[in-house]
Amino acid sequence: MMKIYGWDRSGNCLKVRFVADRLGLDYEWVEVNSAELETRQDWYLKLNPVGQIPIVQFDDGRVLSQSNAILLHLARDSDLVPDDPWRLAQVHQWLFWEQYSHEPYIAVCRFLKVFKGMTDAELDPQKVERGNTALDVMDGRLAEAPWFAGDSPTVADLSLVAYTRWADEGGFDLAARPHVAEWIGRVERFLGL
Ligand SMILES: N[C@@H](CCC(=O)N[C@@H](CS)C(=O)NCC(=O)O)C(=O)O
Repeated sequence: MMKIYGWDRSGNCLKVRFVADRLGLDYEWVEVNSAELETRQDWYLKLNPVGQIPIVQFDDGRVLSQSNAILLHLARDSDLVPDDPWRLAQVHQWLFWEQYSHEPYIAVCRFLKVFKGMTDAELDPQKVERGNTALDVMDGRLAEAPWFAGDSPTVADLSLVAYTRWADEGGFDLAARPHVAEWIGRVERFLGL
């Protein structure tokens, strides 16, 4: 059976679980806590020399890392990954954006507050500003359309929702972004959360 190695407090890991559950895939969840540096242990580094979660290990032993690459692979034959080239390009656009312009700010501020005990005042103001910019960009997109790529949910929505629904734990104001708040509800209903 496919194994997902992840930590249930990590959005990068939960997004893989969201997709696997939505698609009804069989898997074993192997809990690996990166905050406790379990990802730096020798047994784990043999699976992923990068030392990060999540990874997926398939029955034949092959291992895939990078959360959004995992999403695209697991959902490749489903309507979560559109066939239409333009919609697929939009999915890629938002997945790359999530990793470069969203997760490094929203997830990192949350990690520092929730797991390292930092106060709002101790957070790097530039990270906070960029996190706020990311939420504003999302709110602008969602004012125009209910989903990020086309007229139905895709892996772009499932990826983005993972840390966005926890953004308040990082000190970000979701109530000030009503379209984002409504979209989170839509995605959660889609996932049965
Ligand atoms: N780009 C990677 C980021 C993964 C990532 O940052 N994972 C964190 C947990 S959320 C981790 O393993 N951190 C431990 C470390 O980097 O040492 C992905 O999307 O999978």
